[in-house]
Amino acid sequence: MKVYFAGSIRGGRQDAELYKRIIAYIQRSHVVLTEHVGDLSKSKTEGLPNREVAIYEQDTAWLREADVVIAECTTPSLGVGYELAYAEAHGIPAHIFYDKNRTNLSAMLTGDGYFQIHPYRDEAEIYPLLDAILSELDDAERNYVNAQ
Ligand code: 6K6
Repeated sequence: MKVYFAGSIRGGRQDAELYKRIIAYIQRSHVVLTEHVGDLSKSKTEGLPNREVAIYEQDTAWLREADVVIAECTTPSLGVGYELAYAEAHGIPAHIFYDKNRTNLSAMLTGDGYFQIHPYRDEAEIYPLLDAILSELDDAERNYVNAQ
């Protein structure tokens, strides 16, 4: 199963270490298409012509390929908001995590019943929720394959 992890880049990198830990946790059992979101080094493509178009084309292709979107939304990001709307438009399940002590999540997300929203107080709460989300999707995939 392929996971699209979304987290702020130009919206601010203050949670990049957290993204890296979440990505590493998911990678123990599943493929993460967007490992670079947790990469703290500067992008290798910085300054290349057509970079913006290449990023958009690659990320939207990965979104269409993904079985689920996991977004960490504590640091607000226009790109992550766009990716979540793209997931909804393409029927890709989308889960939103945010630290409720630090963020008042946009009503455009909390008011949209499509999204499964997981406010947390402590990072440790994220990991058992991820286990439950991923194993539920694995079960659904297994049942689908067995029914064919
Ligand atoms: C910088 C660091 C790592 O890679 C880069 C190059 N830039 C991007 N590369 C790949 N995906 C990107 C890049 N910039 C934004 N995105 C996508 O939008 C990611 O999938 C993030 O989830 C989201 C972040 O959007 P902004 O608006 O915070 O940049």
